[in-house]
Amino acid sequence: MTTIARAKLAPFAFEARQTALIVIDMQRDFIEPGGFGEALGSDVSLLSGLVPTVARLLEYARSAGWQIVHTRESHAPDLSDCPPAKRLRGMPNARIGDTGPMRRILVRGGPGNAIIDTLKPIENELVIDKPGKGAFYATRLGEELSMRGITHLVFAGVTTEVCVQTSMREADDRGYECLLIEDATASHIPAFLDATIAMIHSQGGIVGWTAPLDVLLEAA
Ligand code: C5J
Repeated sequence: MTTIARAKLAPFAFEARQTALIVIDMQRDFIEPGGFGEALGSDVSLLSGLVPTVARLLEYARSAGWQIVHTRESHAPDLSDCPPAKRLRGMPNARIGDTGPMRRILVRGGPGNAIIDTLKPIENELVIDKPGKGAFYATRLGEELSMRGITHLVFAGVTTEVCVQTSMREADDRGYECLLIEDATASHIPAFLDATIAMIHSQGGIVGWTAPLDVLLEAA
């Protein structure tokens, strides 16, 4: 059955069996006090307020039978997948691989790198560890989606202007139809959230569609 959501700038039509929800980087390091986000000087409460909306979206997507994908921004313990150009960004005493309050920052396997409990992946959901901002760069995501016949991607998570937007642009380049759920994504800088949505709407919807969660749910 085709579902049609009244998204901006045009209706977003999709089939559940060809749709995946991509939940970007809802990790303790970004959402909770003491993680990488806070180490960079950000107010993480702006991100934690998002959790109930992402949880509602996840619950709906699970019940509708979509493929669920969770990503984690994460690096190998030896940082062989973290180029200096990435590691040397940010605060000198809180770089990727340094020891923070939740052990090593953005290193795979540590407590800070885990997805927050409320949104924990369940059986048959994909968890993609990504060393970049985009979910497709240096990951198996493209192969996993294509194996499952997925053509439509619905995006949520953090942060809107970095990993979410980068992943959406990568997906658009690869031919996926992309919808960003406006209230299921957040930035430490609210103006960046608004700017990202405006960018997606520009030039006739340059990399896809956006809609609030209620618009998606009312179409279902
Ligand atoms: C950042 C992300 N902002 N998940 N990561 O470093 O957006």
